[in-house]
Amino acid sequence: MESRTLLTTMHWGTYEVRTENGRLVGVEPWSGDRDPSPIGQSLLGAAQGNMRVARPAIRRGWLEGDRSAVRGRRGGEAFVEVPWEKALDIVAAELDRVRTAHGNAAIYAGSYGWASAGRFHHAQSQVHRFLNTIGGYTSSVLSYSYGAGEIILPHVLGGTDGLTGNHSTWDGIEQHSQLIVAFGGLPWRNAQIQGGGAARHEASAALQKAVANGARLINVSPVRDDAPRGVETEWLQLRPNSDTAVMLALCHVLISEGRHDEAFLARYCTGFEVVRAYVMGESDGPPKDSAWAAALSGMTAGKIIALAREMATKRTMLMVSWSLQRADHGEQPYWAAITLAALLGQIGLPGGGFGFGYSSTNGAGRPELGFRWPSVPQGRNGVPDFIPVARVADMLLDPGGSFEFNGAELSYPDVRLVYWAGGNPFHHHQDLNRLVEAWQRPETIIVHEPFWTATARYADIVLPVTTPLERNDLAFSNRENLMVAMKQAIDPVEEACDDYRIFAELATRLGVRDAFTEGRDAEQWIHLLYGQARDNAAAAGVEMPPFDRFWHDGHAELARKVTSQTFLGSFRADPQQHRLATPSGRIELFSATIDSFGYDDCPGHAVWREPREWLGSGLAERFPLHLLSPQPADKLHSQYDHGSVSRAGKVSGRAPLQMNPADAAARGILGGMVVLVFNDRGSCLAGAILTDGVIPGVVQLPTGAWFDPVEPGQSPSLEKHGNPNVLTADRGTSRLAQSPTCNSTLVQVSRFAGAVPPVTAFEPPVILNLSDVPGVAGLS
Ligand SMILES: Nc1nc2c(c(=O)[nH]1)N[C@H]1C(S)=C(S)[C@@H](COP(=O)(O)OP(=O)(O)OC[C@H]3O[C@@H](n4cnc5c(=O)[nH]c(N)nc54)[C@H](O)[C@@H]3O)O[C@H]1N2
Ligand SMILES: Nc1nc2c(c(=O)[nH]1)N[C@H]1C(S)=C(S)[C@@H](COP(=O)(O)OP(=O)(O)OC[C@H]3O[C@@H](n4cnc5c(=O)[nH]c(N)nc54)[C@H](O)[C@@H]3O)O[C@H]1N2
Ligand SMILES: [Mo]
Repeated sequence: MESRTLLTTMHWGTYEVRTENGRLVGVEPWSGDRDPSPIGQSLLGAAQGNMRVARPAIRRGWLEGDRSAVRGRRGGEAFVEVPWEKALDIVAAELDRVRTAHGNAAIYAGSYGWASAGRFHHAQSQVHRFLNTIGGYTSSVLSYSYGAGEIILPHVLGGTDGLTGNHSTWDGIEQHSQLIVAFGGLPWRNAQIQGGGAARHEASAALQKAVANGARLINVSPVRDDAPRGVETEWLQLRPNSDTAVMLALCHVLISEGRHDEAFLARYCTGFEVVRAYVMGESDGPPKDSAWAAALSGMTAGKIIALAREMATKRTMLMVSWSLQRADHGEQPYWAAITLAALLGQIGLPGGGFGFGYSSTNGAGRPELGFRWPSVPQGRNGVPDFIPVARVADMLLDPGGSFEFNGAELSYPDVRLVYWAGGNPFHHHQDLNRLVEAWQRPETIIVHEPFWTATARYADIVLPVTTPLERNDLAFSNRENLMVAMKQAIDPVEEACDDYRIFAELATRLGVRDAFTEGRDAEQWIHLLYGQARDNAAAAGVEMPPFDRFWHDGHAELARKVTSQTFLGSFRADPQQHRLATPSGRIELFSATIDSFGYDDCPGHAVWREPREWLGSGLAERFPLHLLSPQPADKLHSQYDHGSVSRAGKVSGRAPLQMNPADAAARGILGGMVVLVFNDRGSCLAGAILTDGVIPGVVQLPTGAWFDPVEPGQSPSLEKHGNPNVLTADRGTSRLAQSPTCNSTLVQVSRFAGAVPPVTAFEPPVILNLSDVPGVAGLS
């Protein structure tokens, strides 16, 4: 019996995987990880299980010539398996037809998604590079993670540092913070993940040290469990989406008690006078005082006043999760948090100031690399058209329609073909019933997937791809010291093929093979990328072993040059020398640029704007529960939802819905029951968990359950597995950032009457042979 053990890296951790006779039989956390994630266990069984796409498959109707995708057909039909050569011919011919007839802008390949770890076999880089060699594609900008943050921060701070990187490192927080106030909490579950690969899980340990050194840690959230593991945390409850009001009231207390730092504001900020007038009620609406915020947030005025005073007298670190800006007017809690931190005057001091996304992933708070990892070069996109990523359904439903975005007036291209590799829009997008509608519009949808996810099921052409276990790759993560030689552990499952090879074959058919491959196979690209990484590292004074030694050893550790930093520390030390990249060179509490856009939903300074949907709106009479849809603890997004770890977390086979016992009792709901969650946009089933860890009026349903409508292809249709995105609204945060607002959703929950339909998401769709389909059999 042949048995092998290899090291490999996933977004949720580094593991030793053991195979016997080509089967994966063991997954052990890497020995260097003191707090490993259990998610890796899901690979067992699921990586090689029945949900793999075995062979290229084409929707029957499409194969029979239906290019208009009559409503209801895409997503609801059988697939026909087609030999690889034929499938590649068909895809190449279809790309060529669309670009010739309609131009390359008619191809949408934003292809948003996390795919898998690994530098070379990164699906998005591959699809973008390939399409650029044939003239380009309509692309997307921003992320579902922090799109509103990505737009507001450059206006206020001159870039996205403090959100996407360059956070103050944990050491300073451990040693100097006396008070850590975490809006949206610091949920341990999210820090399992690091994009590009996780190795050492350390966020909880860092917070433990800070608290051991005397810091008080406050989780400001509707949910108690938004806390690190094993760390004494105080829970300060508030209504969802009311954080901005609380932050403005904290500012009000500081200003009215003369506790704000005038010198800091004068030297490092612009626009304090405008903000002051607003907060004090001199310019727009009532004073934003503690009583005002108490009415909006449910937090008492006394607590707000006490918190402001404590903040002013202690070294205070404000942490704000990424989730807060995934809500209506999601720009505002970030701008308000920066404003509050500026009033406190501790920005740029160790243990003080602010940062976005600590514990949203494992990486925030870790030192920067000091150099850049190379990635697969994507070439030049010949198509200028783009959309903010979460406007995808708007684009498909309204070709030619115009929209505003960050001061510009843009229009949606007329998309005929959608190409997706490495993402799951039927996981990540909001208002999935609307997406099902939008998805009927293009003429052709092509998807690369290892598994029969909903996005694969809603495609016309599905090409089966390998997982990282089936190919060689490199794990280089920006926040880890570990580099892993991700060696192929098992043979490709069935006829799965690497994304790279698929694109190389398509490039051959379209006459651009050399442009795409540059004459290299995957192994040669991996060598090249490693060599570039080694050069970049050497230029920064960091040594990497030669490739052969690295590959032989299976991993290597980097000795970093930078080990500690304080965000905006150098700006504080010398604001002339280290001007920010804002128009004023300072922190813009008032932005003349944003003000000039004239957006009532995002004016020139941080404001309270009532969300369109929250417990304070009229709609709450019909839908009285605020739904939060956070990241799932037992998986990354929808990945390995069919794996053992995720399945163990289901309640009656559905995603778990946490609700307060008082809300449950009022509806006759008991723990473990299958419940119906609904609003005007859609409905789903979920399994009830009763807990006083969520405040009354709030329910929490994590994302990740594979979309599983009772009537596939139809909309609206009851979703029976607990996918919260059938309930969320598909609206932009504001005209500024146009980013997702899933955390502004109202629902009602009831007992589910009637026979509970079985979950079928983990059964592959109906697959036919070519010979079963008369008329197209000649293809074989
Ligand atoms: N309601 C609500 N919705 C949300 C969020 C929320 O908080 N609430 N969060 C949002 C956020 S922050 C994000 S980032 C998104 C995440 O959304 P996605 O990133 O789209 O979700 P994933 O499930 O990670 O999808 C990755 C897909 O790539 C496939 N894949 C893996 N490896 C490969 C490969 O090598 N090649 C190819 N071709 N495919 C591969 C996987 O099987 C999987 O189907 O969801 C967003 N949606
Ligand atoms: N296990 C696991 N970890 C992950 C991921 C995963 O899929 N699984 N995904 C990764 C990705 S791509 C991302 S972008 C990050 C996302 O990181 P975040 O956006 O920070 O995470 P969420 O889980 O969406 O939200 C964190 C908490 O915010 C709270 N919250 C929501 N709305 C409000 C509000 O209005 N006010 C307050 N005070 N609190 C609120 C919710 O209770 C929720 O539990 O997570 C990463 N980590
Ligand atoms: Mo994300």
